Amino acid sequence: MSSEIALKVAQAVDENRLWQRLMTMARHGATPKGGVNRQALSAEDRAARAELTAWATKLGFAVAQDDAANLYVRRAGTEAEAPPVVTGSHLDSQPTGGKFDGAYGVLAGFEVLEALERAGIKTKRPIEVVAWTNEEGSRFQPGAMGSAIYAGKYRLPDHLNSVDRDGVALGPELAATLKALDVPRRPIGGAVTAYVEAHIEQGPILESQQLQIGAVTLVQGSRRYTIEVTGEEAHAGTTPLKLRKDAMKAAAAIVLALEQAFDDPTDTVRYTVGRFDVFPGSANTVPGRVFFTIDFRHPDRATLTTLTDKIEGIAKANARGCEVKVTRISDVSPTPFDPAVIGLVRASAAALNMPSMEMISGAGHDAMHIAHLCPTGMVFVPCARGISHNEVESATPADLAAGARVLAATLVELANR
Ligand code: HGY
Ligand code: MN
Ligand code: MN
Repeated sequence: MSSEIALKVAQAVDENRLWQRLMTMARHGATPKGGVNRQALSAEDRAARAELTAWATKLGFAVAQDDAANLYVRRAGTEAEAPPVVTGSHLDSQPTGGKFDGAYGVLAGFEVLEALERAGIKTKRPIEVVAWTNEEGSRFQPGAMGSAIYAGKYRLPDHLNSVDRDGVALGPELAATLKALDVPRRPIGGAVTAYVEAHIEQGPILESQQLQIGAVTLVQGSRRYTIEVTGEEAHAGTTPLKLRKDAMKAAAAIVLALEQAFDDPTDTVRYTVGRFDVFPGSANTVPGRVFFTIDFRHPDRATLTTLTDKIEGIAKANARGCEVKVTRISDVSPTPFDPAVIGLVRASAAALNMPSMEMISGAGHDAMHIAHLCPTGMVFVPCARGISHNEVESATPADLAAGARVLAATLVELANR
């Protein structure tokens, strides 16, 4: 149950201040269609990090970053050495991302710190807001990299040679990002009392239920793959079809065969081919190489494993004389959140007269890794038509502030227990 003090902080959350910070942050990587292209460890990401650091420094919060460039904004507690209560999300975006995916969780957390500061309210434990590095995994795979490294699931050195589609390696971009911020370095990892992340739902449920608050119970599992099909370039006019090793036709057959294998009348399976690169990409040359990605999601671990374990066999069975290389990039099990934290999110919403519902997250989040370290939960708010990973992504100031108020009450309660 949220204490009086927790509710007092929730009421100190300022809807307009939060909205203005979100709009200012959205200038970094702003696109003509009203979205953001602020990909991990890019100049735009560095500008967003500098913006957050300037805001935090102005309010007297301590700022630090670790070797993975996870960025920490810390408000001290009266028990200075106690493990912090942590919130946050990510500042990096999809190439055609929206203003709110990730940035909302970072800035809702920041709004909680500012509300506490302006209300002159101390908490027992420190509260930290984290901007986790490379959550999207769009420029550099795998995603949720910074939080996974923090949680010990990935090792940073294993990912320094990951390259983006222009062949730029992660290592130098990480070094440039670290160098760009003059803040103390801190070790990766560390004890956390609890973690609560605010995020737009990126789906249609809350809006359809006319609810402002979702208490997330589980993040569905995911497996990501890259598939490389290697055939032989040849002349489009002179080469008989039966002599071709056409990587494009083989890749298309693989994609469709997998679609048939993953057919699911309950529409629970999520199977996406998001990137599909054809080389050399000339109209009159038979493609010699195709590189494509598979993003597969499911809430049930056994189904996730059973279906995706078929990928390699199906790909090779449709190779059409080409070489096929299947590489699994990531494997994250369905992750349940802590019942006590879920209950506290709902109790905070109720104490603030906000009805709420429990729900599964179809999207991945940094919380799915931090959940292995400490009691973890998430607060969802609706976004228009549930659209996200799209420049038209939008949410209302009132819904965003409602989520920040529930976050405030939950964080303060956890920080004072
Ligand atoms: O892909 C995801 O689920 C997250 O939005 N990056
Ligand atoms: Mn996100
Ligand atoms: Mn996203």
